[in-house]
Amino acid sequence: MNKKVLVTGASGHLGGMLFRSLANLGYKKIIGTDLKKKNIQKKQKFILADLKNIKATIKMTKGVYAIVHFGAIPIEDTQPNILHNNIIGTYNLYEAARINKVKRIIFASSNHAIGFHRRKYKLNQFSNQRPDSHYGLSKAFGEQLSRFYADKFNIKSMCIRIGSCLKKPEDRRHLSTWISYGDLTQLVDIGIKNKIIHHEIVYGVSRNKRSWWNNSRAYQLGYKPKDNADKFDIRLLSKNEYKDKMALIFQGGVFTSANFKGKIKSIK
Ligand code: 15L
Repeated sequence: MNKKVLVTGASGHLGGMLFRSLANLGYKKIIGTDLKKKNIQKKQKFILADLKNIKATIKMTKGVYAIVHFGAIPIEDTQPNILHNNIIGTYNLYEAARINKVKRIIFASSNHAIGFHRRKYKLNQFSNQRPDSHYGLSKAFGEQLSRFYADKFNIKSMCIRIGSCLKKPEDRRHLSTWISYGDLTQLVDIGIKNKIIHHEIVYGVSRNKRSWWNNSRAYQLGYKPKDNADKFDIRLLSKNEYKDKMALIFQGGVFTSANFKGKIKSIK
């Protein structure tokens, strides 16, 4: 790929991983950006900028073909922090993309956009959003924002509802939600290159037997996950389970029970 690709959140865990792994896949013109410069090597092109600043965001998206948008607070935080960093930041990015005629955006959504679905239900790309936190709400907003920019302005987007992207699964929940770094890289690569994409919701999950998500749409788009959580020590992982009963009921785990003032029975 010889076109310019911008990775937001390039100093973070997954943005940083993708900044390196896409370059290894042969992306020649890849630029990283973040609020802070961390773990960036000399040979990597990097722009220090804040997505909360629309002018800076417009400047850094000039001449860009695709954006891999991972620049956000990655866990629950206060409502104002999530509003400014995740919601306004993502809004600014799409607006800058519209102004600069960026063709496509890969949006790092999260399982926390659907976290209040019970674990007993298998979801797909049409399942309702059910955010479990301010963080999850910002991801649900990003999914809708990207749908609007696709329909209205023809900016193609793939939203990846990422499960748990780690080197290895670490607990029982991860037997359902885990995705390897390689499989996430593959999904992002599809999002950048697949020509039939208009607006897509896919699940960021490896080929786990216990997955709660029917990811057939991702498979139709060409996803062939190479990893699965089942090849790790299932007995050992199964023992590592939340003590929190509520977290065991819902897909979002402990994000659902934090500051919970509702009624579990009412959340069908
Ligand atoms: C996420 O969206 C978070 O960024 C990550 O830290 C994990 O909590 C993950 O979801 C998960 O649900 O395991």
